[in-house]
Amino acid sequence: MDGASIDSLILKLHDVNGVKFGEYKLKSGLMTPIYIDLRVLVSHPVLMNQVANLIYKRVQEEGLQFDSVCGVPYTALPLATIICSRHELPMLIRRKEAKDYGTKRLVEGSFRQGDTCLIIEDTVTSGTSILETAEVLYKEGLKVTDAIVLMDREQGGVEMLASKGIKLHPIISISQLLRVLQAAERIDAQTAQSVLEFIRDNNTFRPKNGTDSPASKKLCVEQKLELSYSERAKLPKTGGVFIELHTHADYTLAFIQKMQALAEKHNFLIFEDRKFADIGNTVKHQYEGGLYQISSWSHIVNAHAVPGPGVVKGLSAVGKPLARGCLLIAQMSSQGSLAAGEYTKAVVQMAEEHSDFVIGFICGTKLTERPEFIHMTPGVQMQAGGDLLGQQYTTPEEVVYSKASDVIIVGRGILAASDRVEAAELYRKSGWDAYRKRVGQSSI
Ligand code: S5P
Repeated sequence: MDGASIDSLILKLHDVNGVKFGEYKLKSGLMTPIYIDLRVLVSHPVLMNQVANLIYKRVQEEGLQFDSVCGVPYTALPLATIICSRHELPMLIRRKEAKDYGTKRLVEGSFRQGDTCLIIEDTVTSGTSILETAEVLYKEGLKVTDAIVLMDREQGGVEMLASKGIKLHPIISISQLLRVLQAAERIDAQTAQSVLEFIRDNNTFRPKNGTDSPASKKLCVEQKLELSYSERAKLPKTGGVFIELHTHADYTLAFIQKMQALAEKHNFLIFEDRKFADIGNTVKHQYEGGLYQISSWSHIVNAHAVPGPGVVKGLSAVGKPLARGCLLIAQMSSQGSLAAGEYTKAVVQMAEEHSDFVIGFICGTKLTERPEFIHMTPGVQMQAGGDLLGQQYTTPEEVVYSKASDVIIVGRGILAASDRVEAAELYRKSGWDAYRKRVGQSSI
């Protein structure tokens, strides 16, 4: 899903008071420093359509299979209606109270026993509202395997529903919401921090045999705010170590051998920044043949998406059998880059359609919530600025904390330093500190 459209949606939700900061009481009676009230959506049809589109896009991305759709009453009801009407999907309505005349049905609409119903919800805290709706559907003989929610408060809903056999797919997480609002200067760092702390201290999910020790509680929340790198590395596609050496093909064969030996010894990956950008057949030869035989030693390569999906298919034909991965260049750090807007969106879609070989993006900002994709950002130096040829620099803090990218790519910031080892360590620490700040851990 496109990060830019989510970011703009977050700002619009804030504009219409769908997200408020202060002291508010939740349904559970708990006081909260952030209040999400998407009931206002009905007064903003453009926003309403945008949300409905995002939900449906997620349904497609996940490839969900179902026979009907049910919105949790009341806020998600009109959302479900829009989606079902636009895409001609059968809908069910869950009554909150059984009427005391006529059929006494709790679920309106036609269905067969054993049908699967997809649940749609606007906001999830503990997950109980979704579960209540699912239980009514179960009583009628329906199955519920998946639910989609626009806003996840990250207070245990995903885990609670998972423990009941329902996979929840959140579109916006509270940590992402805070990041975007803070970057747009809608809220200050202190507000963002106090909300994160509230979320951390108010996890509603207690696993059956779980303990309540502060350490285990903290760990649980940190993993929920955002999957850690090690968690993400366990996903089928990423795997392994993120440390890499970024090269351009300007070396001797002896150098390649030395680099391979070092990569093996120190367990890092080699990323050849080759930027393939030709038709499938040509890139296939460039990748596997020629003087450098890049595919034989480079674990990761990158490519421009401008030729269309053929470039990925050509590279994949060579790289996939060798368990290699490819990054697609979705945005560039250079001034006036044409890789922006609709182009970037199309690149993300191309990556999603070839996720068996594409492992992530070269980009300036996080573009998708799918944790298996890596975001790598070049144009990084300790001071923002640029060079005389259009390169633009942002800081590790900006890239990893504000833009939520995963990896910084640093060239001259290290290569032009008098002590390269010291400079590399400085960038490593700065990126890591920004990451810890992002996931709400204190710096060490
Ligand atoms: O958009 C981009 C994409 C890349 S891969 N902007 C970039 O600068 N790069 C590469 O990152 C560029 O080719 C160079 O190797 C590195 C940045 O180097 P620096 O010296 O400007 O940090």
